[in-house]
Amino acid sequence: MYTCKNKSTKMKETFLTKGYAYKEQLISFDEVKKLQVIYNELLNDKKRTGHLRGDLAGGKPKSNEVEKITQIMRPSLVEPRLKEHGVYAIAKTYAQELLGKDMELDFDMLINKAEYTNIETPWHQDAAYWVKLPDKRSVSIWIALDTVYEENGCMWFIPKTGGMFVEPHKALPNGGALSCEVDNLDSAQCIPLSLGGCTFHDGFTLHFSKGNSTKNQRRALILNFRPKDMIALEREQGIDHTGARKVRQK
Ligand SMILES: O=C(O)CCC(=O)C(=O)O
Repeated sequence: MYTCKNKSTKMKETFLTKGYAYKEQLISFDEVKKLQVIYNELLNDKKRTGHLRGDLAGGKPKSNEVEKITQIMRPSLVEPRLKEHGVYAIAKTYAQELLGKDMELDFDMLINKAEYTNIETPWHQDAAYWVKLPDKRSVSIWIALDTVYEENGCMWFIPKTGGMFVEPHKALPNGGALSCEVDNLDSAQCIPLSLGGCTFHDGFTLHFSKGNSTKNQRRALILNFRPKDMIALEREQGIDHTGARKVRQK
């Protein structure tokens, strides 16, 4: 059903040099609609997802409060229908095309910015969350399940200029997102997308999103791929991406 012919010479070059790239349409609107149904069920089911979810804005909302930036790690552990959806297979073909045939899914996650919550996801590099691995290849495929633009929290990236290093990060005191200082904000690029489009970024690329100041939620499904051997190495160290958010790499 899906093909990835001719799609990627330019995209791959961009990803490898800048650390990020994007694709206007990864999956069709119909395929997005199917994911949206499952996604909303998971968001509304705190019983099933409680042990996997948290608020990137920090803190634990009281029962009458909304989560601002809901993150559900490894949602496919509690919802097998996700992996049956074709998006996991198509994303893997892109990951393998970008970084090699040994790329496998390490983890999936949902990040939802609720309407009118207006909390940014601060600048960070994903590698700060991860343990140090000898093979540093990775790609996160961030799939828009709503049309995304500045005001509801589309992704922003800073093109990489150096190698694979991690800036000093700090964790919000209340278990929220990690963040770091950024000094070259002038080069930041914002990537608006239609639903079904996606961005690709590696673990060392600085990225951020503004808060959602609109009347609708902003849903993203993120699939992270890395070499099979590195996933095994992580699991040996007890890392399965369901644990606490903390700085693991300085
Ligand atoms: O969805 C967001 O606001 C942030 C996503 C992010 O940081 C990531 O996918 O690594």
